[in-house]
Amino acid sequence: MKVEIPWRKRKLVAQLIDPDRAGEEALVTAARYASEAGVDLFLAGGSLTGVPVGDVIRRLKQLSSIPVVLFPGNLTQLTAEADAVFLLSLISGRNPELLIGNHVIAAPILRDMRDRVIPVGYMLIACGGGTSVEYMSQTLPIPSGKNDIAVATALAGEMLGMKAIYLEGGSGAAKPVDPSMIRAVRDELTIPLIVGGGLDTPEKVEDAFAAGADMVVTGNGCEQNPVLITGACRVRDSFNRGAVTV
Ligand code: 1GP
Repeated sequence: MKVEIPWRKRKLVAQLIDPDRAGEEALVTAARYASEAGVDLFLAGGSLTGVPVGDVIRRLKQLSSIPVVLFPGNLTQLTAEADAVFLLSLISGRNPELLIGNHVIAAPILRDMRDRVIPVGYMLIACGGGTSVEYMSQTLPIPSGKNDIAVATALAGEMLGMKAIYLEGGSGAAKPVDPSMIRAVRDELTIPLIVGGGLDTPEKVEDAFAAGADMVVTGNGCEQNPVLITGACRVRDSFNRGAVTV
């Protein structure tokens, strides 16, 4: 099923499911909390996974009616099971495989689901401590505080035709992307802005939305504390009602 993501119409919450940490019990728990809270999307994927992502997506779709977007950590995770695919180009880095090489290999596999492919400019931001994305991609993140570089990179992504920009602090980041960088990028972009990494409290989610994030992504925090997703969705709802605080 193709999904239309209603971004820029209202704020959205996505919950990241890492297939390697998504056994049956974890999936049932995630689906129950997410359905009750009204999560907008699941993202499924991870830096390294030994579990077929298609199986996890199929099970998630049995357990809830929340659309599932493939968030592929690498080519082995490509599957037609998802409602949409984020085709990520790591535009903060200078690794040609992650800018175009993998996309060439993926294109014949994605050909029949091209109407479900969403090109996303993926930007890794230094948020303190090394991250899996940094190591696995062998790329340098944009330094924290270098808002001008982040803005120029995001603008380049928009002008290259990306349909969204993702500011990624890295899964389990000690600190989320700084609100001043989110604001600086949001002020220049006309396409949706996704923010993720280290958003493990409702207050951090609120800060990201207040700075201009259109969609927040939370993963680790929900694995450790499933009720986080309830708080994140309440914050989203308060923004969507026009209130700025929970
Ligand atoms: C990672 O942005 C996502 O790609 C989510 O990060 O696991 O830290 O919430 P967390």
